[in-house]
Order: sequence, then structure tokens, then C-alpha cells
Amino acid sequence: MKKTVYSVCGMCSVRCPVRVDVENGKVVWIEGNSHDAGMGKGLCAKGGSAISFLYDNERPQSPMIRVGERGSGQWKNVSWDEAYGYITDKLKDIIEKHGAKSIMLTDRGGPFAELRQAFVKAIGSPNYINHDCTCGRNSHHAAKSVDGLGRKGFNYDMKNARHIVLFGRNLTESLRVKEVRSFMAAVKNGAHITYIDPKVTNTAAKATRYWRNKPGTDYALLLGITNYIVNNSLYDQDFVAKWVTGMQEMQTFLAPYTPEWAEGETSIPADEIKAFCHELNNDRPKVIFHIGWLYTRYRDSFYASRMMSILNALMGNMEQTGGLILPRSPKEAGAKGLKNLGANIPAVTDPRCDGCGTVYKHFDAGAGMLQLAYLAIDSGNPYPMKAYIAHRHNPLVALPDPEEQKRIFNKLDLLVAVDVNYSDTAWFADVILPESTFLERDSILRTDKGPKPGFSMRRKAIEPINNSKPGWQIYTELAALLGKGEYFPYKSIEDIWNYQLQDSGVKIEDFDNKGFVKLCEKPIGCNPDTLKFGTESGKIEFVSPKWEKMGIPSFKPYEAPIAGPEGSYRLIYGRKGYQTHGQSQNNPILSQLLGSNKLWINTAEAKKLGITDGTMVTVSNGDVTGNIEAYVTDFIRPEAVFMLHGFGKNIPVLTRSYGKGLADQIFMKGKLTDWDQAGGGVNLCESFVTVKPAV
Ligand SMILES: Nc1nc2c(c(=O)[nH]1)N[C@H]1C(S)=C(S)[C@@H](COP(=O)(O)OP(=O)(O)OC[C@H]3O[C@@H](n4cnc5c(=O)[nH]c(N)nc54)[C@H](O)[C@@H]3O)O[C@H]1N2
Ligand SMILES: Nc1nc2c(c(=O)[nH]1)N[C@H]1C(S)=C(S)[C@@H](COP(=O)(O)OP(=O)(O)OC[C@H]3O[C@@H](n4cnc5c(=O)[nH]c(N)nc54)[C@H](O)[C@@H]3O)O[C@H]1N2
Ligand code: SF4
Ligand SMILES: [Mo]
Repeated sequence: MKKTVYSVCGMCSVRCPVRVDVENGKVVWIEGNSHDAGMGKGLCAKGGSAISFLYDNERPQSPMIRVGERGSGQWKNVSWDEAYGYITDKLKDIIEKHGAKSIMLTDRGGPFAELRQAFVKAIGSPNYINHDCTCGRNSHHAAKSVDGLGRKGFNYDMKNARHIVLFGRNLTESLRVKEVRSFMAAVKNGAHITYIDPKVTNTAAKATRYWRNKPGTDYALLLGITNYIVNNSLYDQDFVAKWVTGMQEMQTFLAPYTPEWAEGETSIPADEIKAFCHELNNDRPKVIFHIGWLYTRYRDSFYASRMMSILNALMGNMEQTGGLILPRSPKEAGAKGLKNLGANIPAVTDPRCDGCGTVYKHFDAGAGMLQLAYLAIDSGNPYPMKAYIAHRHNPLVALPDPEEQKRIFNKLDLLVAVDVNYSDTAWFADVILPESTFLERDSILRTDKGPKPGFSMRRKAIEPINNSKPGWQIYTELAALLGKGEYFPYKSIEDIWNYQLQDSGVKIEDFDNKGFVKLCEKPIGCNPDTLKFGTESGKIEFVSPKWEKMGIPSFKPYEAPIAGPEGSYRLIYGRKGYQTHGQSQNNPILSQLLGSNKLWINTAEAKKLGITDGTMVTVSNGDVTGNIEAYVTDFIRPEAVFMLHGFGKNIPVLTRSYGKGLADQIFMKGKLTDWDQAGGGVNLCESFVTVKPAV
């Protein structure tokens, strides 16, 4: 018996459309869902490794309750009823003593998070938080402060661009399949690509201009660029006159920051900066400044990212082919959207434990800020936090300083991990609830915004192999046991899909042929007349009243990056196409492609330290220390050392990844409380290490 299932990949959070073949109850093939024109058949290596992950038994196969100390690795397998009983007894006790607000849930955000958000709302807690304090928060808030729309306010039309500018956005390795395709089309079309990174990456190799700047000096470079563009009128003056406020204030602020000044800070020659600005002037409006993603982990990244948003406005690229395009929603296709799963659940009035939206009025309340929730767990202020459910989130790897996090977790009465792996957080938890992997589960429907808005469906290819459950069932059952079943009245995924589709005119069977439904025939084209900004004034605000009201200036005078202690190096990090964060190091296939990380160190620095390529070195920050193989190279600046994120696992049952390489986050001591007051992101790149030959 053969069947084909259209679904959504779950090997990373990009969630590409896929086609899966099943033969006699076994998944035998996975490829891109080529009904989606931007996707094609190819997947990335991680997506291609999905079948090996499905049939790997080094993942939790049943609910587990800890029998030893937290983190001791002593577990008993239990039934779902026993696990639920353990969890709900604790939760009921916490609700009685402290109220439901003392329970928090964190997850990976994204299109399927609505179910968990509805669960948290149903039990009466305001504390749903996603992973973003260590991901896109700085650039999100930076964009919000300029255009009121945020990081996802625009899609990038890379394929048609004439110039793409990337600050540490290594998009050919830290990848999203459709984006790489669109980017490579631009490369083939002869677009200019300017890539800035203290370390060479594959994306640098595709660029027409690569600047290897001093780490942490991007804001200086951006000030120099903007100064020159503004003073030489190399920008779209009509667009600025129509849409921008605060231009005069910005020009005054920029006066001292000439390209010559920027050269001194960044090491990028002033003449090259000027040539770049003239090139932009020729290429606009088909110019894209990617507003930055994971590089934005410096103290002034909020301001650097703001400048990238400002430069987009100066290029006049919004709602222009080859520029920034508003993602169209079902409404703009004349259709009704999916009904929100929380629509019938009463709003929660308690303030959030992390202060987002109240104490920090400039931070979005929706996603929250986990490092601030940690402060609440630790201090009991603004109220005690007693239970934490980590769903598809591994904060012991995603946030810095795991030992400090464990100290804080030990103040909780309950820590639950809902995961498909033995994550580091699951290993430290009280209960592990194994979610069925994406090939074994259905998910709620998601909305796809874009030129042809629509919906898509993740369908299970096979029944769960182990004693796992899909997330929708876990939260439906937990809600019922907590007396909130009226808000989760679903007996099957079809009940959920029908609830979501009720106003849309679309039916479940409409997804059968392609796995998705589009709500219009023709793409909705660019139209600058539809531009609408989310700021109070409705314009692009170079001076942000919202941030200024919080005492945060719109333009911050430049300060050079802090230097570490004598003889130390800034620790920077990143990813490669063969791994997803800290979750796939034990994957049977990916562990063969990339089984460990190495420490990149500049050749001249290595020579001074007596380190040769391929030998072991000891990396230290205070009392945190570990050994790793050195990769000695000219392809990194001398001020920094680099390691891939996600390695250094110490979970013994994960035999392919145990003890391989080093974890970058352990060296980020004290960084849980070192976060950006303007953008909210954790300053991960502000850590320093020493390196010496291992003895
Ligand atoms: N030091 C340092 N810190 C970082 C980064 C870095 O590079 N260096 N990167 C940052 C970035 S950009 C991000 S986005 C975060 C990522 O941080 P996380 O979101 O925590 O990382 P992931 O490993 O993607 O996923 C978290 C967990 O989800 C589990 N999981 C995967 N699929 C499923 C599923 O289908 N169901 C369930 N229930 N669980 C699943 C994985 O096993 C993993 O344990 O980390 C951030 N933190
Ligand atoms: N294969 C794969 N792809 C992924 C992911 C994955 O885990 N694996 N994760 C996804 C997620 S959640 C995210 S957030 C994105 C992240 O995508 P990116 O933002 O592209 O993230 P990284 O790969 O971490 O790359 C960060 C880069 O910033 C550089 N950098 C460090 N300091 C500076 C600096 O001062 N200035 C500049 N200009 N650059 C600097 C680093 O050297 C590194 O090359 O990737 C996504 N895609
Ligand atoms: S980028 Fe790769 S792993 Fe991520 S969803 Fe797409 S195919 Fe899957
Ligand atoms: Mo991320």
C-alpha cells in the first residue's frame, strides 16, 4: 500500500511545505512540495534527514517522570495518565496557592503556537512566552520603533533585487529553503550582494562585496553609510517627503559620523563606503537591507538594526518589486481568515510576570521575554512563578549560562518539557512528555501570508511509532483535566480544523490535492498606495515617540565595543546548513555530516599562542573551561573566536553527540541579566574567552 501525504516539515522552525511517501505504513521518501512554486522538490539536509530521525530510538518513547535529583538522568517510564496526574496535581496546587498566573509556558512561537497560547489563556495565565529574546527581538523592536510593523512587517523580494545588503545574515547556511532559492536567483541575475561579517561564511563567498569588519562595529559602519547618503542626497527624496518624520533630527545627529570616521572604527576604507553608497543610489529602489537577525546580539544592535530600517526607507524600497513587500493576509484577498483558537476564551487581566507591555511599554506583550521571566522566578516579583512548561524550547541551550538557569529552575515546583528529543532542558525537567514527531502528527492549520495568501495543513504521514501524542491532543487533555474543557471541546484534529475554517468558506478536503489552499488566483502585486505603517503618526518615524517616552533616545551616540580582559577574544557563534540549533546533533545522518564544532581562531593569533590547526585547545571564561579542536584560519578577524552553536552535549543516552565539541552558551556567564533595554535582546556576543593549547 502506497500513499502520498502533503505536510509541513518540522526539522527546523522554517516549516517548509513537503511531500511524503508512505509504503506499507513506513515513511520511505520526503521531498519539497513542488506544488508550491517557490519551494521546488529540494529540501535542505535537515529536512532530508527527517526519516532517519523518525526511526531513531534515541529519543523519548514514553512519558517519563524523574526519580532522582533534577538533572541526574534517573527516570521511570509512565503512562500518559500518570504523567498527566503528576502534572495536574502540581498545577492545581499552585493555582490554589498562587493563582494560575504563576504558571508559564514557553515555546518556539510561529504559526502553530496559537494552540498553546489558547491553552495558557484558558487556564488563566498571562505568561505565554516564546523563544525570541535570543532570536529576533532586537531587530523586531528596532523595526517597530521605525515603522511600527516589526520584523515580519515586510517580506523581502530578493529574487528581483538589484542589491542585497546582509549584516551577518548568513542566509545560505542559516537557511530557509525558499529564501535561499530567491537569493540565488538574485545572484544569478547579477544582483550586487554586500555581506558584512567578521568571519567568512558561504554567503560571503557569494557576495560581490565582502567587508570583514571589527566585531561589534556595525553601528559605526551604518552611521558612516547613512551620513554619506543623506549629505549627498543619494536617497529617495519623494518617498522621504511623503512618508518620513524626523529626517532633520537625524541629519543633525549624523553630522560627526563621516565615512572617514567610520573607517577608524570598523577598518572598512572610507572610499569603499562611498563607492557602496553610490552603487546603492543606482540600484534603488530595488535595494534590500536585511534588518539583521542573529548578529544583533551586541549592546548597540538595536540601534544598528534601526539604522538598517531607516536605510530601507531612504532607498524608497517599500512596496516596490525587488524591495520590501507587505505580506498580504486573507482579508486582502477578499476572504475571511482562520478563526483564532482563543477567540472564545476570556481575556486574562493579570499583568505579565516579565513586565512586557506594562513595565516595559515598548516591548510587545505577545512574545514576552524569557530572561525577564527568570528574574520573576528568582525574586518572586511581581508575583511567585512556580510552574514552567517548555514546549519545543530548550532554554538551557538557547539562553546563556545554563548553570545559573538551573539555579533559577530549582525555585520552581514543576518543570515540564514537551519535546521530541531528550533536550538539555528535558533532561533537567521533572516530567518529559514526548510529542509525536511532525511525520507522526497533525497540527492546527496555519495562515500563509504573501502575494497569494492562504492556509496550509500539516498532516501525519503515519501513526505514532512510540507512546507519544500530538501537541493538540496533549493540551486538549490537560485543559480538560484542569477543568477548562469547555474551551477545548475538540475530540479530533478535524474538530479543530473545522473550528478554524468555520468563517473561511474552505473545507478540509480542499487541502487534499496540494496540502495548501490559496485564496486568490493571481498574486496581489506591489502597490505603494497600500502602504500603511503601525506607528502612532502612521508614518515612518526616524524619531520614535514611543521609545522616547520610555527615556530611550532614537539616536544613540556611538560608543566603541567594550574590549575583554587582556589576552581574551570575543566569542561569536553561528550555524551551518547541516544542523538546527542544539536539537539535531544526535540525528543519525546529520551527526555524520557535522558531528562536532571547532574553535575558529585567526592564524596570527594562533601563532602567538603556540596553537596549530587541528590540535586541542582549552577555552575558558573564569571557572568555565573546556577543550575543543582548533581551526586556524585567516578567515576570521583577530579580535574574535568563533564556534558553531548547539554542540557540547552531555546527555549520555544520546550516543552520537555525547561529549562532542563545546557548547558556546556555557561561556556566556552573567549574560542572563545583560540584555538590551532598548530592544530587549540578550547580549550574547558580549562574552570573552581565553584560549591556550590544551595540556
Ligand atoms: N549561545 C547561543 N544561543 C542561542 C543561539 C546561538 O546561536 N548561540 N541561537 C538563538 C536562536 S536564533 C534561537 S531561535 C534559539 C533557539 O532555541 P530553541 O527554540 O530552544 O532551539 P531548538 O533547538 O530549535 O528547539 C527547541 C527544542 O524543540 C524541540 N523540538 C523540535 N521539534 C519538535 C517538535 O516537533 N515538537 C516538540 N514538542 N519539540 C520539538 C527540540 O528537540 C529542542 O529541544 O536559540 C538562541 N540561542
Ligand atoms: N541550518 C540552519 N539554518 C537556520 C537555523 C539553524 O539552526 N540551522 N536557525 C534559524 C534561525 S532560528 C535563525 S535566528 C537564523 C539565524 O540566521 P543568521 O542571523 O544568519 O545567524 P547565524 O548563522 O547565527 O549567523 C550570525 C553571523 O553573525 C556573525 N557576526 C558575529 N558578530 C558580528 C558582527 O559584529 N557584525 C556582523 N555583521 N556579523 C557578526 C557571525 O560571524 C555569524 O556568521 O537561521 C535560521 N536558519
Ligand atoms: S529549512 Fe530544511 S529543516 Fe527547515 S523546514 Fe525547510 S526543509 Fe525542513
Ligand atoms: Mo532564531
